[in-house]
Amino acid sequence: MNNSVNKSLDCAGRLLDLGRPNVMGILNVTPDSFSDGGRYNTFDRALQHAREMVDAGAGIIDIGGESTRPGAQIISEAEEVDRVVPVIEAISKEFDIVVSVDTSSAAVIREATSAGAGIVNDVRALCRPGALEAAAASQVPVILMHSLVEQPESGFVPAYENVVDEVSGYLASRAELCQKAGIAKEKIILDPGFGGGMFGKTPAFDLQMIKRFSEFHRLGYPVLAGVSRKSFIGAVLENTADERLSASLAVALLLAQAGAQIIRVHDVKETVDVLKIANAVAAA
Ligand code: 7PJ
Repeated sequence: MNNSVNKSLDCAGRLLDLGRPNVMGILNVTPDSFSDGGRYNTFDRALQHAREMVDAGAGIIDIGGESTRPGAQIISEAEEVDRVVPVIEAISKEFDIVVSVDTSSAAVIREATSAGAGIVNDVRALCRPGALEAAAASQVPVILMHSLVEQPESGFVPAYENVVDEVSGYLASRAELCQKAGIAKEKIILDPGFGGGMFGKTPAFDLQMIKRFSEFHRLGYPVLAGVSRKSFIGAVLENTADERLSASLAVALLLAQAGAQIIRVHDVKETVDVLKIANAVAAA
C-alpha cells in the first residue's frame, strides 16, 4: 500500500480515515416517476435511504442528480441544483457523515459545497468549463475519475494498449492540473472509472484494471473504486443488475485487499460486513 497517502482527510470539517477501506453509499436523487408525490416524496425517500446507509456503516454518502447512462435525459444545471442541494443540506445537518456530490457542473459544485458537501466527485475529472475553478474555490477534497468525458457514438469500442498505464497517465495529468489551480495534493483522490459507455472500458478492460488495481497506488494518491452492479459483472455472469450483489461483494473484497481506500457501492450493509470480516481475519 501507499505510505505517501495521508491517513486522515478533512472533508469540510469531518474526517475520513484513509488508513483503511471506506464504504461510499450511492444516493441517486432523481424524481420518482411512479408517484405524484413530487419533490417532497423524492426528498423524503432520499433522507430515509441516507439514514439506512449511515446506520449500515457508510463512511461517505455520494449524492448525484444527473445520470451518466447512455440515452439518459440531459438536465439543466438549475434542475440539478434543485434536485441535490436540499438533500445535501438536510443530510449533512442530520447525520455526522461525509457527504460527496457526484457532479460535473461548476454551479452544482458551488451550491453543493455551500450546502455542506465535503467532497466533489466528478466522473469527468473537472473537465467542464469552470468546474476546476469552482472545486478549487470550495477548498474541499476532489475525486477525479477517468472517463471519455463525453458520451461516445453508439458502436464505439474503447481500445488501450495498456489500460492501467493509459488511465494512470490521464489521472496523473488531471491531478497536476488541479494542483496548478490551487487544490492541495492531499485533497486529491483518483478513480480509474470502471464501466462502459462514457466511462470508456469494455468488460475485459475492467477485469484487467481489477487484476492490476494495486498499480494505481504508484500515483501516490488515495484510490476509489466503483464497481457495484456494473456491466462487466453481467458480461461474466450473464445476469441483470439486480442479480449482481454477490459478485459486487467479491470484487469489493478484491479491491479492498488491493488497497482501495474508498469503495463506492449500492449495498452498504453487505459491503461493510465483507470488510469487517476481512479486517477481523487480517487482525487474527
Ligand atoms: C462512478 C461514479 C464511479 C465515481 C458513477 C454507476 C454509474 N463516481 N459515479 N466512480 N459511477 N467516482 O454507479 O453505475 O465508478 S454513476
